[in-house]
Amino acid sequence: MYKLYTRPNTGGFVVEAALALAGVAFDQIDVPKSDPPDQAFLHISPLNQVPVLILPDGSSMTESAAICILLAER
Ligand SMILES: N[C@@H](CCC(=O)N[C@@H](CS)C(=O)NCC(=O)O)C(=O)O
Repeated sequence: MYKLYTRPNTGGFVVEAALALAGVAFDQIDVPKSDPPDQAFLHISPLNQVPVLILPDGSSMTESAAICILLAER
């Protein structure tokens, strides 16, 4: 199962749309923008940026363009 970390009204919608168009099942976690940043999320995204996609093998990707290319290839 894919897991998408995103925030409302951000570029994360691009990956959300790509997953939806591909018909891929995924869990979506909306990460609140907080100050100070959420420490647990910083372990996943050191720049505190979304989107982050966790792949079924547990690895992660943080660049939306790269994520879209990977999903298209798959
Ligand atoms: N290169 C990244 C850029 C990601 C990015 O800039 N994300 C913004 C939202 S669209 C963000 O999380 N900004 C919060 C911050 O930088 O603190 C990508 O395209 O995936």
